[in-house]
Amino acid sequence: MRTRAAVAVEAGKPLEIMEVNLDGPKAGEVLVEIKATGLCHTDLFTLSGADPEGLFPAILGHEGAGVVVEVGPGVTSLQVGDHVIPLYTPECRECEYCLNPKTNLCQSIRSTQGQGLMPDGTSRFSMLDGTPILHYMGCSTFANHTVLPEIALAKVRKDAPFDKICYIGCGVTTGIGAVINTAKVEIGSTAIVFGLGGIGLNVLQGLRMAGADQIVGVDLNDSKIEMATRFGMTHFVNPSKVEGDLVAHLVELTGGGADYTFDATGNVGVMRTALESAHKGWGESVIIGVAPAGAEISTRPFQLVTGRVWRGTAFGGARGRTDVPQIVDWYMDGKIEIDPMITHTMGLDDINKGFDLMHAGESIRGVVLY
Ligand code: NAD
Ligand code: AHE
Ligand code: ZN
Repeated sequence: MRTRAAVAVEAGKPLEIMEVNLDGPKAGEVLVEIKATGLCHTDLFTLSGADPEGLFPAILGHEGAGVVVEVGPGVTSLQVGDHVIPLYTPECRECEYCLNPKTNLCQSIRSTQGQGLMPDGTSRFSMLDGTPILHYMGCSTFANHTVLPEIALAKVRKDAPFDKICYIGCGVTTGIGAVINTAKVEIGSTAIVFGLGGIGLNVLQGLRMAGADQIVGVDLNDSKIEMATRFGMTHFVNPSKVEGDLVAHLVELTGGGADYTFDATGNVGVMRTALESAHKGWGESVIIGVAPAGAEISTRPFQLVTGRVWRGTAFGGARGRTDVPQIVDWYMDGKIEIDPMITHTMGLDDINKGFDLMHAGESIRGVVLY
């Protein structure tokens, strides 16, 4: 079949909207009509060329929601008409990783996924002249139709609106999951969140759900204050307005350092500040942000010797087929909010404008509606 897609033809160039060929689903695969997709900073990061795994030409996008159109041979858990959210962290429920409760990082198709291919080592997308186009994070939601492995789809309730629940495909789950699954924040905790964008705001609402007492938000952009306050931030710090040492300022503000800190910027300098503003003896710092090729984190080992813990999280530690339907329920039951964070919607033709807004810090989440 043919479908419309925004193709990343080359690093650093705007996406090009075009008709592409899409082969049908092979064994264990599913054809999905994408109804809506969010724009995550990770898509922009990969498009910039900073992602060591970034390959071109590719169809980016990993925060979608849609409807099953066709299932390939052997697919048993999904049928035509099911509503689904694509999962860049699949859940096969059989691999060594899925069988270990300590991780959500299913590895059953990770190597082909990282090469932009389906598990059989081929791509379903091509240009009209036959040039192959690669998949991205196993999802490629910047196409109106896409093919995914069955294990990379969460089946969700049919009354949930696509234009909102697409955000659960990455940002919502990552932010809330970092608090609930990875840090396991306790009631009454103190916390600092660095970066109050599409991920950081969801860390805030996760902290509010977990019952944290003091929730400090840190961002260079003062325009984030209003939304962050709405999602639970109790104190705001703009590092560019702090005189003297930022770590010392945050340690003083939190009465000795925070119980939990979260980096949602992708800046390795910020990651160090986050670690060092965690409380001596027990503070834990969670890296969510994705840093460019070649970037490295550093701190004095003494920071860890004296009891701080540095950890990271992918997809908020969520097991997608199990946890994502539940997060959709939380949204439908009013336990979490999504709508105010979707500040801009657009058609596929305007997707580059959506990234311009993100780059300028003017949007929280842009969502493409097909
Ligand atoms: P975003 O652009 O919406 O938000 C980033 C925020 O960080 C902005 O508000 C910006 O003003 C702020 N910021 C930038 N530099 C800063 C600095 N030095 N100090 C303080 N604040 C600063 O991006 P997003 O979609 O929220 O994504 C955030 C990060 O999380 C990205 O690196 C993204 O790739 C990553 N991410 C990781 C996962 C995961 O599973 N680990 C999932 C999704 C996104
Ligand atoms: N490919 C990059 C790293 C990109 C990365 O860390 N991706 C996160 C999800 S970001 C979603 O917005 C992730 O889940 N990583 C785990 C994985 O297996 O990819 C690099 O540096 O090579
Ligand atoms: Zn993302």
